Amino acid sequence: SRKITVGAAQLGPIARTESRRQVVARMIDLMREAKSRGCHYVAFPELALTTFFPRWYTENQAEIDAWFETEMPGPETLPLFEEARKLGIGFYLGYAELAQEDGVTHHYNTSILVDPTGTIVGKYRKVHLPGHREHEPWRAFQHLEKRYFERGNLGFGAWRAQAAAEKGIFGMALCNDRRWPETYRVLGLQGVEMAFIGYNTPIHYPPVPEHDHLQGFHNHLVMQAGAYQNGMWIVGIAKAGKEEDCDLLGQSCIIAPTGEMVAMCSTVEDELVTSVCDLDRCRELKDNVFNFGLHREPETYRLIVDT
Ligand code: CDT
Repeated sequence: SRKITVGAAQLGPIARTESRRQVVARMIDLMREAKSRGCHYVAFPELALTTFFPRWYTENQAEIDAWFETEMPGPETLPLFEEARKLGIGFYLGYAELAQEDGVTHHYNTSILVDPTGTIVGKYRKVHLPGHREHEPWRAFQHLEKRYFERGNLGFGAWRAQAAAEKGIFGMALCNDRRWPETYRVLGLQGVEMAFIGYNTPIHYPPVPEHDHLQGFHNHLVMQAGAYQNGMWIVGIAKAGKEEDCDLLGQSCIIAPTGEMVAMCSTVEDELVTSVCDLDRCRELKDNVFNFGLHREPETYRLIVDT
């Protein structure tokens, strides 16, 4: 067996006025708790360093850019990396990334995987950006990810990283990505054994409020199906609770490759849940019912990629 202990470090609401330094201090507390419970990795939510700013419309680019990180680690996030290195714990972190590529500025909704030596080993930029581009005043709050971010340009990667004594294959996704089966399949095709998925999910969905009561159900439905159909562990990490008058879903969880829920948060505050995850259990699925080489029929799936 290849057992790795993992923590889902849910964050409660982050106030608009809360500084990076304050949030990082909360994360360090959770990281220390994770270490004390034997974790090799601890995972934080999407856009973990700030409030979920796409809920506000602004045309002031400087105001928008203030939510973004220009370096990782930067002066305010360095303590998180230093603590990880000191404790010997890896982590997954979501943040807004302001990148310079070929002299052009880009805005991405990004996550990184940091190994237990404090080294960034993987980067992912969110592909499925939900919401809308223009101001829609009829909504109780905005969801302007399509305005403030560009679609990620790195695809869905897979990284071999130290996991306890041996290496594991890790993947990343962000929030709305988890609703799309293609996300998990592209990770599964690369042999991913554990995927980290941070999220900020408002309970109220303005275009179809009839679904508000289903947010928790849909959250788990998609991640449990993705885990099972691809034989991988999934760690789903929420930013939860009432954040600036917007209720965000909690229920951060760790899901086994069988699709079973093995740990789940029960508050909408800063909370850590952990589980011992045997990466070899992925084989129960990957070698059998979801043995892709034996049973998958990609020739008949062309419509999926051609349209
Ligand atoms: N952050 C994020 O992707 N949230 C979306 C909200 C629903 S679509 C407006 C989600 O899929 O949870």
